[in-house]
Amino acid sequence: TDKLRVPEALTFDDVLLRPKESRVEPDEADVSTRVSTNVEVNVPILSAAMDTVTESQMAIAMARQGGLGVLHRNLDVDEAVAEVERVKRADELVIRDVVTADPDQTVREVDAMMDRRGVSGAPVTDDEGTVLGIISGTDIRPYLEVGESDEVREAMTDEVVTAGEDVTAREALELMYEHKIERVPIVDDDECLTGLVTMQGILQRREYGNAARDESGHLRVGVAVGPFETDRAVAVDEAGADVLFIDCAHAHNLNVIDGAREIKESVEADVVVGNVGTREAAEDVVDFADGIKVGIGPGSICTTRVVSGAGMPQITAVAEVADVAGPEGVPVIADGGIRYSGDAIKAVAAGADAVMLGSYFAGTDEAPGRVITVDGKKYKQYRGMGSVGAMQSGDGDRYLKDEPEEDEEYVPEGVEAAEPYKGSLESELHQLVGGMQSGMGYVGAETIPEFKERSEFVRVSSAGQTEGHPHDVMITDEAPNYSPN
Ligand code: RVP
Repeated sequence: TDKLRVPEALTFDDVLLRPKESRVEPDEADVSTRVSTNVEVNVPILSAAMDTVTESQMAIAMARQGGLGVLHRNLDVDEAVAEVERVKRADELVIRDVVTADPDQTVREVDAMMDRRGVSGAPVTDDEGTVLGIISGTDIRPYLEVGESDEVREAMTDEVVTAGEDVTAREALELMYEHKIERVPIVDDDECLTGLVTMQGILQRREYGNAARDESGHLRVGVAVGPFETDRAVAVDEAGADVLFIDCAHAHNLNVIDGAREIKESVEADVVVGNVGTREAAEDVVDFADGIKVGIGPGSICTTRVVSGAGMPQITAVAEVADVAGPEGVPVIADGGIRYSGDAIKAVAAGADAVMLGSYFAGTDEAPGRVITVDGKKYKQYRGMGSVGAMQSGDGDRYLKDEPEEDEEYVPEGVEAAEPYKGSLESELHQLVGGMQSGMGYVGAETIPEFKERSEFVRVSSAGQTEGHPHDVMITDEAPNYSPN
């Protein structure tokens, strides 16, 4: 019957990139891309909007490395706003939340306060906020003949070098070298303190030369919002979010599209709509979306396909959406199912401009949650946002489900799991990006757009798949970018 004449849909393991003539050295392949119409990043990678993956610490680390973190939405709106602000303030040249000292505090009190607040120096201000001096660890060490009960006004350095609001990083650094100081208080026309520039801050910014920053130099950040959460969308938009991600497991639901349109009309930030997995869904959102996110059921912790019987293997899903979005200039993000760097670059070959990963990052230091040890091995918790645990801490909105009545149970579409502990995000990203660049080298493409054009797939049989993994050997040392499961 016609019902059984069904099209084939492919996923990562079904395909490989056809190697092509090349002069591209992998290290030189440029992986910069767009995640949405107005937002560029230097690395085509996003961390998933999940409560065991992305809070501000992960978002800061992702943006510093050139990618984008997407804050999850199992948070009150106020907390979400505070998280956005944390990312936006992280690498600011001028620190606003300055720890100040009082001239008549004792040295002991100031020492304890600086310890508590994690700073090694503080401007000393009077009641009006005028800068009188600056006190730092070197001023108050006992060997400098300052008693612990002396007042700050006696111990501080009172020849303070200050600068105005318009100071640049270079100018501040020159002042620091010239006067052998590590901090420059920023003052307004009345000499009142408005901020502080530190040597440590400037050096840190230099270290992250590849960071993804907005026009004013702040780190970029994405935020997940529910399709019917216009209030949250407006609040995080005002707090400075660069991209909002409509967070829904089935964005081809027409009510969801109505909600997404309303959000798009209410905010300045770009709005990425998702998730979808078909050409028809892409056609219904491409006229207003600033980006389209693809993934119906590929996630490592996702049970949507087994629970609901619906889904689209990810390579086909991405290719269908890219067919529609590509010609309109709307970026496509492949979300979920990526286990290896090879999967990530295959997603780009299928038409994605960037990829989003959850499990790959859930074991890193920057992911929320504690490290637990089981049988001597270290793990971090990783759970689907449609798992019972995550829905209990938030809501089932992503899966378009109402909270169950007291005597009912959730119908989850995700599981709660654990990921092996992996250390820092930086080394994970290094492997992921390095592997993607290798793929670009094999295909002979210097940039992501060129790679999307030039790459071709071959179909892999199950014998070919076995051949592609290490086989007929016993692995003796773990590789940093391969584990057999
Ligand atoms: P993965 O990288 O394979 O771990 O997949 C992460 C993605 O899985 C998320 O970005 C999201 O789209 C999807 N997800 C999150 N929760 C669930 C679920 O509970 N089913 N799925």
